[in-house]
Amino acid sequence: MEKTWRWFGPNDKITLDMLRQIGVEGIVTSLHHIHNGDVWTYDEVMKMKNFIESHGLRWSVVESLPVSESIKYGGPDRDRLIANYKESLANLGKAGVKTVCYNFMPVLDWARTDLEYPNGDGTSNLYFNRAEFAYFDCYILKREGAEADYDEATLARLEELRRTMTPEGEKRLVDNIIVKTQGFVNGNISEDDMSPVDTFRELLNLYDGIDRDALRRNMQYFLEAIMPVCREYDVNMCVHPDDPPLQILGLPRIVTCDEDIEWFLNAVPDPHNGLTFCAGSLSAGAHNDVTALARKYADRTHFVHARICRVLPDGDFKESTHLDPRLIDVIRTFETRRPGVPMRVDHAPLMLGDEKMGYNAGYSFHGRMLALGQVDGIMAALKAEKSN
Ligand code: DNO
Repeated sequence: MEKTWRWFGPNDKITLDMLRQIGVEGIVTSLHHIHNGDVWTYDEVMKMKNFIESHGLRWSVVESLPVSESIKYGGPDRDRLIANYKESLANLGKAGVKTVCYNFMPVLDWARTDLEYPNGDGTSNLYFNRAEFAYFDCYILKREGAEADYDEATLARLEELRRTMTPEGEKRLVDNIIVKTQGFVNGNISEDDMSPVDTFRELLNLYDGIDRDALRRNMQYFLEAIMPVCREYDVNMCVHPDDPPLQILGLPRIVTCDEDIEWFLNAVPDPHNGLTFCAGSLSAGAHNDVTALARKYADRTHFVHARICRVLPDGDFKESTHLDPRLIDVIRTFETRRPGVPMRVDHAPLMLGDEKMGYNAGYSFHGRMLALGQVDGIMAALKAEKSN
């Protein structure tokens, strides 16, 4: 696989020169300065592409060209936004940037309750505590009927939390769930929002009456509209699975399991309609057999996220090591079936001073460098096996 790295643009503290030194071949980035829904002009795309190439690297993947909420819930301006999206895709295609990652998750892109959960060896990582998430839902968001979505064991832990929670603890949950993990990926809530919970509630209201079937129809509508442009310019779209792959906060989620993936691939059966195989997101659902999914969907995968989660008995989950045997199996599948497909690591530990650098959550430097080295080692071993 091609070794790529998610880089957040010229303001990223991790520079392209640093990335060349650690063996990165391709860059995964977005035009973060362009407002969600506006057109990416050919000139802006070329500016970024030339900047990356002037550092001896290539722009391998766009992550993300964000799909506006209105396209997801089917708002009155969706056709205008889809027309803009098509124009951006055409400009990317003309510039030769041909792999585009996006997601179709309503409101919340990815969810974690803890961004610095100690691993016990001085490093820390992301963590999802089901009871803390339920606390956010029931007592901070105060969503009507939220309790009904949680099992007995989680409700018991929730009650314990209710008795011990502090205002600082509540603030930390708001920050982690809807501010620090969202602003840099979809712009729905920014770090300087004074009342993020109110903003978040307004966003949730947009999905009143939108169930899984309605969201599926909207995804199909979007994909059918953009496919002609993708065919013309040979641009591969790859949807990111929902992270975690579960129904949360009363929102419909439609890229969570084998049946969901099969549905959207068959609904629009063009090879340009593909998947970002994020082994980490898929493995955060105990219902998913991530190694079997890799084998089943390798041919429609245009981009791989190499990381993996471990689900604990109480439904919490944490990031596992990049040397986890399941991830080795996934890497073997893609190295065999899709050797040139772009791959990046993420959600690696904070270590060796990363925690002081203010990196975007999940995007440390030393942690990701170690993870990339591990994945690189796995790929080298597989290649050596093959040539023996
Ligand atoms: C989180 C990321 C996601 C991903 C988007 C793609 O770390 O994997 O935010 O970039 O969902 O649209």
